[in-house]
Amino acid sequence: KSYENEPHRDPSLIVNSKEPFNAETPPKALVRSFVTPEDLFYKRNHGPIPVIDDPNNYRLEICGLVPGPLSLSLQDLRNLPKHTVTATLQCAGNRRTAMSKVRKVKGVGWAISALGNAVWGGARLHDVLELAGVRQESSKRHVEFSSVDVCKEENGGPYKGSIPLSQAMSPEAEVILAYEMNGKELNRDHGFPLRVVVPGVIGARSVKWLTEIKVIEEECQGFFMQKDFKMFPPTVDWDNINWNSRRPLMDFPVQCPICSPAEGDLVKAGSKMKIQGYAVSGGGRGIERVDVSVDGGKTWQEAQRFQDDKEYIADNPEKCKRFAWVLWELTVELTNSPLEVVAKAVDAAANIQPEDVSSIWNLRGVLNTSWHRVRLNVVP
Ligand code: MTE
Ligand code: MO
Repeated sequence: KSYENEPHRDPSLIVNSKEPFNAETPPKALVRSFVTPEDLFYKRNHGPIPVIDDPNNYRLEICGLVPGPLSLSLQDLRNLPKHTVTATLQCAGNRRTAMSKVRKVKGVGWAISALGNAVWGGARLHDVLELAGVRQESSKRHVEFSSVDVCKEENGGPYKGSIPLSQAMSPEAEVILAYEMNGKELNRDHGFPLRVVVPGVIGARSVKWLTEIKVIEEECQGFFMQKDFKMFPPTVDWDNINWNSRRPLMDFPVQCPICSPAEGDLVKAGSKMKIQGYAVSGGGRGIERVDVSVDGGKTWQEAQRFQDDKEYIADNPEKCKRFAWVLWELTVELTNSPLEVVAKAVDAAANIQPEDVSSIWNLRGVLNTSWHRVRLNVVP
């Protein structure tokens, strides 16, 4: 009954769960454009999409450890300087399904498209905090974001998350309170009328349908910070887990799937094949290199990387949008030997990906960044 007011969704989305609605982009559509269209952008929810009756009555409360608590309207937020950032939002559970092949993990199954790249427009979080009298300081304080959606994990309470105050106040971190996605008004699925966008951090911290920002002494104690979205070693299972022994996930590591061709595709010996994918790293670390193999990882070739203008960015990395993914491609000539395509990336801090998924298996199936492999059928 509570799912009666769901928005219309594009029929081409791959639906992993209907209620709550969780769906991802068809991989070949993902690499068609640097900026992911909103209707094809993955949707990750923990409850019904809230219905905001009258946006004119909407208020954002800024409270907690702030000298001057505030209650802002959408117009107040629009009156602040507008900032846009091109940022890739990625769910920590992206590629979870592949981790379950080693040993079953708990969570919504995702293939390789639980992410998207968008141009987010809104007010800077630090401008809003400064309005409330907050000054940059070094402390353990966090900024907590709360929503109005109802989730069973919070026993019917709202979805919550937090980030360190130092990150919230840093202009370089580009954390924004977004009312626009790809130049249009933010839509209901993605957080209308307002959401947080924390570039380079797992999607879980980019709280949608934001209604309250609270400065607190230490990190948020909500379910999604304390009892979910943490990574445990392969030895930890549901009978010996101690949630307090690990910290909440923040920056995501370097990731690099192959979007085209797909597993099992038929290819013709002697023909040319274009291999395409995306690569992205967290924390504003851009992508330094993408290596592709067609022989299962014996030999490698470097792929071409690009962002919005299809311009090859290897020679001018300063032009790179550091919170956005790069798309990459490589054209190879096929012989009639068996084909196994493998891709891996290196980020700007020289971080690399684990070769094997079993070495990073974890019971929640988060952060599967192992080398992606695609086996093809070669026909003469
Ligand atoms: N915010 C609220 N209020 N409720 C949610 O369920 N899901 C989080 C985050 N923010 C969620 C939320 C998770 S886990 C992810 S990955 C992203 O939103 C997904 O954002 P999207 O649906 O816009 O792609
Ligand atoms: Mo997520």
